Amino acid sequence: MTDIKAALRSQRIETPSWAYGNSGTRFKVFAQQGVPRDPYEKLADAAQVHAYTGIAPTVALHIPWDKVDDYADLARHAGEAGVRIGAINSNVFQDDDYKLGSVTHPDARVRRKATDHLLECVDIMDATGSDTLKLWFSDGINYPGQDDIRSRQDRLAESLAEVYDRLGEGQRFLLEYKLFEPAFYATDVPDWGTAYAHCVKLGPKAQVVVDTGHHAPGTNIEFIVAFLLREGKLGGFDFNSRFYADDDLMVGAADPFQLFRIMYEVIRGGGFTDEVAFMLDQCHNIEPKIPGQIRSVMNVQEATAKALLVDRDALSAAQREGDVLGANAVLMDAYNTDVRPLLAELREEQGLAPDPMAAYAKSGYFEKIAAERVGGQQAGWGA
Ligand code: LRH
Ligand code: MN
Ligand code: MN
Repeated sequence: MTDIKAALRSQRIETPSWAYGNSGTRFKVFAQQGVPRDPYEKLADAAQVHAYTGIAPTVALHIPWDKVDDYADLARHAGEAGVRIGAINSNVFQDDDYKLGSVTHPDARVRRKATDHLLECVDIMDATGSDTLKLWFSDGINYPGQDDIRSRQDRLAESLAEVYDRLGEGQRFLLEYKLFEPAFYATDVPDWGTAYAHCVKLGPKAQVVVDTGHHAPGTNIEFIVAFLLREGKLGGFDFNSRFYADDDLMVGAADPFQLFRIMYEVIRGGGFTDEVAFMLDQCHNIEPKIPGQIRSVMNVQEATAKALLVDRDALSAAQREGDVLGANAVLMDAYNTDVRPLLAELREEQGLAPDPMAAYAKSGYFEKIAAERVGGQQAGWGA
């Protein structure tokens, strides 16, 4: 139990700045009270999540959603609030120029513009001290014949190589894949295999990020995790949960068992380290933002605690003996354990309230921001 507690104390989960702004669907963005008016206020809200969970010390930025004049000043502000800047997320999907793609666009001018944005994101990493660039491309085509699938791969490789060469010492990029949306026929980075192949060619500073909402229904995500870890190519996660497609719901809400299976493979594969970034990528359309993030952090923590509880010796003994039911029972015993008392105890040992949701609700922070902030920002989509 001491080992499990030590592991849980070392856990770090990154929250996304865009989870604190107003968001919605393509049909309606619902405005909420107290929503941040600028990136500084988003960091202040993220610091609340860290204050009550103790394990969310970094915040991912999305550029230009979090554009400011002085990034070093933003990083200083984060430090004063008690958090740090995490991954810098690029955005080459919200400009009229990107209708037919960004780095894979048939027009060299648009490709140049997109790559320049990615390079600018590395400048922002330098200014904020961030060591991770996250690349997601909405690039793809809607109709057969619309563009040449293979040439688009060549253009993608060219841009990635330029960004890779710009990375400094201790910096890396994570390439995110997504099966479909917004492109519906052929996406240029649709799956982990495509992302992996580009990353292998580039070198050790390029790794794959697994967004749990970006697969075909029924995909065995923990297999992908096990495989990428074995190859040293798992750079991180964008955690969220889904019932249908890229729903961006709270992580662990739709399928806590899947989250447990993923965390088990992470631990089994030696990925429970700072080398793998555990990030949330969620969009709280109808639930309050800060509690939504606290709940998600707690859900990841619970899945992790259960995965740490797996009796690995008993499991491998059962596996060696070909004891199918025994092996499965070892895993299920851990999953069916109620770890909430253990986590409450752990928090109290660290001087935190045992129930972060209740402690935040009682803190008065929401009432304060609701009174102070008028005209909160939209998270990004459709902005
Ligand atoms: C794309 C994605 C990617 C973006 C984020 C806002 O669906 O998962 O990570 O940066 O959403
Ligand atoms: Mn994502
Ligand atoms: Mn997504």
